[in-house]
Amino acid sequence: MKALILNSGKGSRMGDLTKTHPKCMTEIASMETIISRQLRQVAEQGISEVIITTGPFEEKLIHYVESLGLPLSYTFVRNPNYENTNYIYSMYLAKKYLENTDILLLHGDLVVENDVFFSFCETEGSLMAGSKTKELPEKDFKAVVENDRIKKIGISYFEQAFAAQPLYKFEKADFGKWISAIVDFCESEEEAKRSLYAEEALNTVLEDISLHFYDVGNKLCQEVDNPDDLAVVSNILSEIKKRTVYICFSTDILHNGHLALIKKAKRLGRVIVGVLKDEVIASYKRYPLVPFSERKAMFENIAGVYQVVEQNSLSYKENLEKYRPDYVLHGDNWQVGFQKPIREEVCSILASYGGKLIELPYHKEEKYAELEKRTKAELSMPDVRRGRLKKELELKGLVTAMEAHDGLTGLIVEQTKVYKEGGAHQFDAMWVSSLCDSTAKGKPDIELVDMSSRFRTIEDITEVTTKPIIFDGDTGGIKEHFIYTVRSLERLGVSMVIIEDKTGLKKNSLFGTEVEQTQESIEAFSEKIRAGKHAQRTKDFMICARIESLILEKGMEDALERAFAFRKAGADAIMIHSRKKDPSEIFSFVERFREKEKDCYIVVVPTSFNSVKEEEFKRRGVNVVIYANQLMRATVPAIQKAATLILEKERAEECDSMLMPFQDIIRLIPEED
Ligand code: SPV
Ligand code: MG
Repeated sequence: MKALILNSGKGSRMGDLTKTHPKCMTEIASMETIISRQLRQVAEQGISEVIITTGPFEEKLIHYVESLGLPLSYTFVRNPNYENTNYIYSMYLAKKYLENTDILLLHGDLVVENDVFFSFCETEGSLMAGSKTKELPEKDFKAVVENDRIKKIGISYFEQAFAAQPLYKFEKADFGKWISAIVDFCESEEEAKRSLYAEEALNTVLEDISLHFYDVGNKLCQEVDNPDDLAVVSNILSEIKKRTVYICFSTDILHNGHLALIKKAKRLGRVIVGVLKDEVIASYKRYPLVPFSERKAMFENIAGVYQVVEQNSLSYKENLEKYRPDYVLHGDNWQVGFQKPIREEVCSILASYGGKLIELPYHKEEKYAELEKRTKAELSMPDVRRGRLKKELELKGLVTAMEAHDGLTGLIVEQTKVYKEGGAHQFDAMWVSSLCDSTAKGKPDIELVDMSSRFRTIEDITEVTTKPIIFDGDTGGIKEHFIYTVRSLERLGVSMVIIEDKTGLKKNSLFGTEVEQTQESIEAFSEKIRAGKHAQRTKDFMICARIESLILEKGMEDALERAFAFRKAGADAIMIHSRKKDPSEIFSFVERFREKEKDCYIVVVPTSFNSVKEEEFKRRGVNVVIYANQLMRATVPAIQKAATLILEKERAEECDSMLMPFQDIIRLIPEED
């Protein structure tokens, strides 16, 4: 597409303002003239060739236009007879540069706001701009519109007409028809035809052209004919300059798609970028590779971004109320899915003060999906994964871990999300339980499944997931073995090992005092912790000491004494366990431990005291909540029922209704390439 700008007129109605330069060089804002604005818009639209017809002060205009340094190539076409002809004749003179191309045509005195200009250019078909809401002008152009098609353009049509502006976009075949008509007019015997409006020629071919009316509504798209117009236009422009556009980003990889979005936002006003905090991104997407402070700096360094602010939740409410942007820009993908309520809230807040939502078509491009895949792969790498638990603890204060005992349960923990109250929730980490790992192998939870096999389970999980892992290390074995376990776990990318203060044949704590269990001495267990911390090679790996005093009914004082001692021995976290439904002993432990220990992480496994909500644990000072066995316990009755039903019915049909179609299961499993 080429741009054609008509600048042969004298602009005599401007008075003194056009005494020394053509009208298009009139200043409309600081550092901006009518033509500099038009040319900047044309260049930004990606048009590279511009034909400018000239008349008075031609040399001045050429010099000025070239001094703007825009990435445009110009052809200047002089209308020597500008005193006696109209622009129909200028177009006639320029015709050889206008062949076989789509054309964007503007009168040289037209000022258009960015939003209108770019949307106009991006709308399909041949178009003329105008307004269905603005008053019909007495003397200026009006377009007669029927079924969205323009039938006539001129100053004397008032019936079925709308105010029209000399901003056109023509597909090449259509423009060719207009030019042919112009040639007929200008080469006619009647000289008067050269001083008619070019629209007179256009009217003769409008039957053959689908010229559509592009409604600009109340937005700025106006010619500057006299000093009054100039004052109006300058005022509107200074208002427009103050407009703000809000756009929120969660990305940690900046690509062309984001830059294109920012470019679009810049056209609408000053761009305020909202950057989502790390914990918000982690809650609905994945843990960001690049932390908030760096992502903020990344946007601050993009030319044309006016302000970068933090967005503390998926909801835009706080920032919309604070910054009251004129526009919010977003992809149209949030019209459905979990973001729908967020969008609805944005719409209602914008409506309350007259802001506007602009939605752009969302394209899921392959290359960007590939980038996201690579990010995920990065997150699954041992070094990155290992350090994430600590980061999440720092970020959120409380993290949740769900049990996983194989690749499939790992995937379920990885992928399960719920959307509620405008937010998203997912598990932060995975718990590789000794109970469930043993149960999956049909074995009792007595440290019978050896470490090699336990490590294999970890690998099955890490191969297909990215979330951090907390490993149930049982008693940790003898100290001399534990130090090897610590290093192996670090290599596997595990973030935390929990070892319990028991010795001898360990049985699962849920048996309580029904089975004979011996608690390790404080000294020996502290020694094991010290050895583990000493053996550890990476800074992020954590050792958690699990205290069985409450399970074994040794009392609160014993539990606390141990907790303080194990912390002193170097434990990064303390897990306090209880078999009671009533959470009060857990609460009182947490309260008393926290009084003295502000920084040590506290872990709970609320299998029995399962009425307590995460928020309450957090409030009381707990840092990790482990859902230790629910997935396994959900599986067993389901598969037992299916097996029984098939045996009873001697066929599988009856159990179909309780089965998930395999296609759905397959969808859980991403294919790697
Ligand atoms: C496990 O899940 O293996 C545990 C937690 O150790 S509990 O079963 O509650 O003892
Ligand atoms: Mg266990």
